[in-house]
Amino acid sequence: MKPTIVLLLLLLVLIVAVPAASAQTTNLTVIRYGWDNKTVEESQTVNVSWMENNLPVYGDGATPYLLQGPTLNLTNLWDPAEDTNLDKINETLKGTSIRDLVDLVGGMQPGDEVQVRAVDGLKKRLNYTNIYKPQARQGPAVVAWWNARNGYAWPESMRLFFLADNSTNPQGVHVFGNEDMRQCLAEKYWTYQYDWGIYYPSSASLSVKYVAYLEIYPGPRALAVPGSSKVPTDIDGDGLCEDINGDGVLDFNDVVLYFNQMDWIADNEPVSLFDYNGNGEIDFNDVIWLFNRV
Ligand SMILES: [Ca+2]
Ligand SMILES: [Ca+2]
Ligand SMILES: [Ca+2]
Ligand SMILES: [Ca+2]
Repeated sequence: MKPTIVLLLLLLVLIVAVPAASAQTTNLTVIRYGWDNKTVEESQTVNVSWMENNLPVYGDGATPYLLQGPTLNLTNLWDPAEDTNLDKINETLKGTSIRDLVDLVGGMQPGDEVQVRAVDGLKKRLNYTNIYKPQARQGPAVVAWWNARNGYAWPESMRLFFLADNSTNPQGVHVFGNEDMRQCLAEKYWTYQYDWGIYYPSSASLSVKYVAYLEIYPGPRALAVPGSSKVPTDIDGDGLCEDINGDGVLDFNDVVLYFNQMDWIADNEPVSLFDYNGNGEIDFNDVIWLFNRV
């Protein structure tokens, strides 16, 4: 045999003999994108030991945290009593909060989302509220990098977890259950498991393994409208900006400014914030809508 063929065969043997590398991750890249959701505004890569030494550690190394699987019961999809298939995922863990991590690159604002992305491409998004103002039944969202069974060599880490309190569990267990998911997350973030033609809610499906990226996607944000130096505000928190001149009150001046700057608003503002009648356009009907609100 020619030496090159021997070498090739040897390489082949090596490739077959070496087990597939674990997908476990120990590095995490945190990225904040600009308004276009593409340009990287700021980013930082950290590893597990840096996180453990420089940021608060979540999880006491003794308390198990559980995520619920599907009930497989059509009359009890959400299982508010938390008594079915609770330990689909059950880990005694330590980790770092996503809030502390996104704050490394400038943090999130209301309306922003963070995408938790794995090396294998799986990704889930969470909104600002679930990171910065979680209900106790959800608890802090963390990236867990240690568990009691494997220590730092946990093959499925880093893994997305929710450190729920035990307030909604009759046994006093820290379960982030399906009903907790329904009550704490907006509907578009709910996760399901497919079984025999049915999508059953399952909070466990949120728990991304092998997390390697946290990516902040900014929500639409208003710019100051010419004629005012202040940014328009959403006074009642319904996702629509009615205070066009940004002085904190809705009055006739806002209607006049909207009317005078309709073209500019259409060209420069996120339409969804100023399209009051929801027809996808900045138009005179929106001015009338605003006028009727004054
Ligand atoms: Ca619960
Ligand atoms: Ca509003
Ligand atoms: Ca105003
Ligand atoms: Ca409109």
